[in-house]
Order: sequence, then C-alpha cells, then structure tokens
Amino acid sequence: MLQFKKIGRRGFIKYAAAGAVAAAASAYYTKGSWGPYIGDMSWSTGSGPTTRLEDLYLASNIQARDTDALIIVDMQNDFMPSGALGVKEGDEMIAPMNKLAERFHRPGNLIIMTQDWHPPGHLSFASSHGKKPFDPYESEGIGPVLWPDHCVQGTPGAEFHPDVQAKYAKVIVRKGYHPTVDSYSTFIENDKKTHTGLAGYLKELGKKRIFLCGLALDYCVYYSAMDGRDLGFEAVVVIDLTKAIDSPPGHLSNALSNMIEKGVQFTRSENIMT
Ligand code: VGL
Ligand code: ZN
Repeated sequence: MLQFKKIGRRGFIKYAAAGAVAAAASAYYTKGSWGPYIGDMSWSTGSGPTTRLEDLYLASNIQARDTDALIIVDMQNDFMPSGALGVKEGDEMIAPMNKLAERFHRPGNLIIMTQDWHPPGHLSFASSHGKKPFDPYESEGIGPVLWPDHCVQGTPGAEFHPDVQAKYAKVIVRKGYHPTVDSYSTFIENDKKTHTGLAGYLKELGKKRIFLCGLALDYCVYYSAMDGRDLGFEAVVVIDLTKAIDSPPGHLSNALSNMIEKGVQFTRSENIMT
C-alpha cells in the first residue's frame, strides 16, 4: 500500500551523474545552498539512498504563473509543537508562509488549504488498536505507524493555527474522514483509488504546477507531491515552509529520495517570484 521503494544503487548512480552535470553546469553550485538558475530545474539532485534535506538541489528564480496553485497542507493546531501529533518547529514557518500566501494571492492565482479531518475512533489512531502512538502498524489504508488521536472533526485541534492566514484559500480540502482509510495525500486516499476531487478541480482551472508547503513534509506533503506528479502536475516543495515527522526513523530520507526520483522539485519561498 505505501511506497517504501528504496532507490537502490542504480538510483544513486543516476543522482550522482545528475550532480556531476550540475557541477559542470555552474561553478557556483554548492551543496545545501541555493543553486544557480538552471532553466527547467528538472534535475534536482540527492545523495542517493540516504537523502538529507541539506542534499536537495534548490531551484532558484521560479516565476509564478497563473497556471500555478499553492497548496498549504494541514497547518492545524494538532500538528503544532504542543499539539496532539506535534511536529517539531511546525509553527516556525507560519510567518514566512503567510508572506508567501500574501504575495501569491492575486488574480489568476489559486491557494488551496488542506485539513486533516478524522472521525473519532479513526483506524489510524493507536487508541483504536489498544496500541501506543508511533507503534508500527500496517494494513490496507493505514500505516506504517499508528498516530495519537489527532485532528478529530470539529475539535480545536483540527482548527487551523490561529496565526495561519486562511483568508486567501479558495478551497479547503478535508481528508481522512473515512473511518478505516487514512489519506495522507490531498489527491487520493491511502486506498490508492478514492479521489478527493482536487486534481479535477485544478485541471478544470488550467493549473499545471503545484507548490506545496505545510505539514508534514514526509507524510501529507510527500504523498501529495507524489500523487500530484502521477496526476500530471509539476510539483515544487517549498522546503523552508515545511517540517517532517520522521517516524519511523528514516521515513523522511526515503520520502526525499522518492520525491527526487519522481521529478518533484524543491525551492525556498524567497525564490518564488510573484
Ligand atoms: C499527517 C500523519 C497523520 C500529515 C496526517 O498531515 O502529514 N500525518 N495524519
Ligand atoms: Zn491524520
């Protein structure tokens, strides 16, 4: 059900080769810093099987177009550091995220927000299995770990953090409300077949590229980016506006490798020209 494909040696060689091309293309490229402008940005590089955040190639000078959508993922109280499923530093990027939304919001541009929205007793909750949060668990539509009870429909934990600027969102996609199926992706639930309708909405509006930010980098942002690519969108993760859970350990590294392999691009919010 979940994608845990290791990129393996061939993938590593591919990225190493891409890195060599990057080095040849510009003398200014240094690992972990902003990259030079490289046209179509299609060759973000990673370091192979254990990709780290510092290894990502960050595209520069991305001009926002009216065929773009900004997707702000799950900036809810329960994912904030003191929340039920707190993500470390998950509140630190609220101010720059608001700034990006402010700049991005103009006629033709589209901002979507997502909200994790579980019924009480959701099957992704450890409490539903008599287990502890973050215990490994995998079944159809659930896993690879169980979560603390979080983002229960209508509770304060499910609300957006009060400082998050939600007024620009044209659509709020709620996901994870099927009692026995989780939905990390904002496009397709974890059963891999139930669509949320967002892809159709974006396509009907002529959107071709999505910028993703929010929580969590290695779950809802990750699966949304992967599905976005599969559904035909360019996907750019705004890396300074997202934080990871990294459970089980290594999940983030695996997610980064898989996103690179899928052609997901990475940038920083300052690098998006609006
Ligand atoms: C998420 C775990 C469980 C997320 C949601 O928003 O990334 N992660 N539910
Ligand atoms: Zn959830």
